[in-house]
Amino acid sequence: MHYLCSRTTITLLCCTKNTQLSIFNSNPLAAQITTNDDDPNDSGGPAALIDDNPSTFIHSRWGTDEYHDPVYGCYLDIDMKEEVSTIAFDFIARDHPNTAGAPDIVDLYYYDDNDQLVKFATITDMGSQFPTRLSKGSFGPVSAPVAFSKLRLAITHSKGGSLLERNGTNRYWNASAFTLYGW
Ligand SMILES: [Ca+2]
Repeated sequence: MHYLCSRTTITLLCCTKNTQLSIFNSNPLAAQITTNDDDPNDSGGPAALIDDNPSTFIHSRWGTDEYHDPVYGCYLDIDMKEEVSTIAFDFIARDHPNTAGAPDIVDLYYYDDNDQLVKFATITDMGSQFPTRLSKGSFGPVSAPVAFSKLRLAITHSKGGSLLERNGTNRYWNASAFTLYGW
């Protein structure tokens, strides 16, 4: 399924809560975002996604350090600290002429009451929204059948290819900014 909408559309669709989630208004709370795949030498980590600085970025391990989870690829776990049932989000591509690391396919999971992951959506063809450096892509809104407060955003494919295996082709993902909306 392919979701696309502008921020204006998101605002119109939000009847009760259209605010940017509060964790993204305060960089010290970046600890609420964690990842399984963060290059030790070439990544600003999750904090770089919400620092309002386009030159900083998150970058998964690459080259000889390349690693990808066979199910979740490279993921972001986000503790939103409040319950939502619908989310929308933006990514901004890294400030680099090579946009192969931009996200292309993302599986969305929520953590249920037993802390088990439940997949509720897949967003595809995201890569077309990142033609050049610092391109901004907007995705959603996407709804889950229940309210939840912990989200996993699993990037299973970047513009460069599948992130579900380590196959020596140096596939990776990166981004300079991420904004999450929920209601
Ligand atoms: Ca940044």
